[in-house]
Amino acid sequence: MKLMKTISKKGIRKFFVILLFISVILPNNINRIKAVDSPVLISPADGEHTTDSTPTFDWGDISGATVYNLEVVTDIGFISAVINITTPSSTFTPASNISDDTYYWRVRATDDGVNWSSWSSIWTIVVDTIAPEQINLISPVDGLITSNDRPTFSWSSISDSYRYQLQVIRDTGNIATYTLIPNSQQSSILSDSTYTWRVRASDEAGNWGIWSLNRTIIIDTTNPTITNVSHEPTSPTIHDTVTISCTVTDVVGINEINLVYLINYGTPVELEMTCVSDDQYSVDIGPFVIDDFIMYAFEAYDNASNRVVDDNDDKFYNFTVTDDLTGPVIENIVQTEDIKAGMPVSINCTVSDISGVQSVVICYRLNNGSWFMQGMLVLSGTLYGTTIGPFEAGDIVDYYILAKDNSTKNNSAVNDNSGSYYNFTLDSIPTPTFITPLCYVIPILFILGLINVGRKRR
Ligand SMILES: [Ca+2]
Ligand SMILES: [Ca+2]
Ligand SMILES: [Ca+2]
Repeated sequence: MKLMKTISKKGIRKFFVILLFISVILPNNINRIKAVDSPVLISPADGEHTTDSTPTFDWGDISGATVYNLEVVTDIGFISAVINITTPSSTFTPASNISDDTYYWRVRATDDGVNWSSWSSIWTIVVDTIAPEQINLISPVDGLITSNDRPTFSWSSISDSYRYQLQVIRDTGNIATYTLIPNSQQSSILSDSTYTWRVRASDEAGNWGIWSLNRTIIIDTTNPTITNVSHEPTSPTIHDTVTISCTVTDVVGINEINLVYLINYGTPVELEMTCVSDDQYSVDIGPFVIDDFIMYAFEAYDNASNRVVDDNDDKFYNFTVTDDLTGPVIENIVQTEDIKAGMPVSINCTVSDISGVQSVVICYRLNNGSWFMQGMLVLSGTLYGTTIGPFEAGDIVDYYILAKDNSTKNNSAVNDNSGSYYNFTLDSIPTPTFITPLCYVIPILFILGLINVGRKRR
């Protein structure tokens, strides 16, 4: 009986302990077991950059959850919340813009508004509504003319840039656009043309900055063209300065053209040629000595540094220097203006020759008779002169001038008025040398008569 009582007291105490456990401790544990799972974040994706100032936060529905708590902060410690809301929905969109910044966000859930799940993982989102600045271009320099058909375009990098866009716009309007990460880009091969190029940057959120200033680049891979090669005179003599000429054209213009010439296969001599008009270039060489063999060729650079050589297909352009082969030039033949019988006739002319003038002779004939020759003398410089005659009234005189140069060939020349000769005719009626008009003679005779009458009276 005592034992029964003892058991009974222990049982009652144990009963109350169990009752206490069930009523105080167990309910809490039962509630914790029942607490809902942590939400799984969906979007914006972790680390996403967005231009959207009212981004929608989305997380997975939790079974049994009735309320969610979203916290959005700018500090990883979650001390001051920018957004801290509870909502029965598993998404949330801010009603007003949140400013550009980097945000951390997390969500928890509850099924009864009292017991909360643990927080979800923490994701970040960057809200960025500011476009990058305008890009400064580095190279190529504006207006570059180049033979490099795969130029590298470069520009200064800027903060807040995630990718760049390079546009290369041909003058035909064709646009090649390259979107790329690095801040330089080698183009694909560009055909000969003029291009405009520009660059802009985008940040990671996708805001595109304004385009840079435009630059142009001219691609030219084509050599200059050399045509119309000539030298003047075509058969140069020892006295001649020889003018070498050619026409050189190029779409981007000529930077330099050189004449390269060799005398008798000797050392090449290079001379820069001068632009004399439009696409015409020339340079003077010589004079050379007799029998010199001159070979020449051209080397031209355009403004894109393309170089071409024209050596007449390896044969070279050439000429051989000869002695003086031409006679003197005889011109400006002048005779006495008022030719009279009995008076000598003066005849002048100018005579010149690159080798100097050896002799000048006038050949004349009277009334189609035999030719006479008479030397002419230097009056001054190239002016020569002499006198012929006197002739009689009615004479017809023809003449021409003959001259020889001082060259070893003693080249001669004649100026015979194209075969007609120069000529003059003296008046056939002699002009009286002294004519006393009748009006003077009569009074004189009258006066002489009076004197005689006077003498007779005395
Ligand atoms: Ca930005
Ligand atoms: Ca060219
Ligand atoms: Ca001559």
